Amino acid sequence: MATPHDEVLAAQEAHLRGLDDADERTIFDKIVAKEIPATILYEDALAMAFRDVNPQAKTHFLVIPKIRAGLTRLSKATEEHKTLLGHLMYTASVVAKQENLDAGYRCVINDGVEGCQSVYHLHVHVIGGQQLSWPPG
Ligand code: TR5
Repeated sequence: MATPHDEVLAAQEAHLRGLDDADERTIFDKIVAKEIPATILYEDALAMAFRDVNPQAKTHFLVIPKIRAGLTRLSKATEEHKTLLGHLMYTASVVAKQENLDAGYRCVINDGVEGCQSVYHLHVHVIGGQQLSWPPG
């Protein structure tokens, strides 16, 4: 399991490599194209959910738009993304039910280097399956 320190380093490295403003394909585009394997939990025309490779809790999955459509990060959202953003949140709730997270869970979107984002393809983290604490660091 990656430590919080590893996650900060990954975010800082992505920032130093200029990925936060880049338009290149990400690892998540390759998962959507099935070029790289992932444990896919849900898929429809707009969204995909798959297990995080470095889970931060008993259950940890990501919900992404299948087509990034300019949404490298939440702060790039425009009016035209409103429906897609709603769909991602709804999908998070559908998959959380499917994963039996009835006692609760947390949805997180990391934005930019200070938000600890390392993959610049918008994604909602859904974590649960155990008692979580607050606040995050
Ligand atoms: O730090 P942010 O918010 O950008 O989150 C990126 C997340 O992507 C992290 O929680 C990583 O563990 C996760 N990640 C990274 C890779 C990956 C993945 N989840 C599933 N499958 C993955 N593959 C195949 N490759 C990765 N590099």
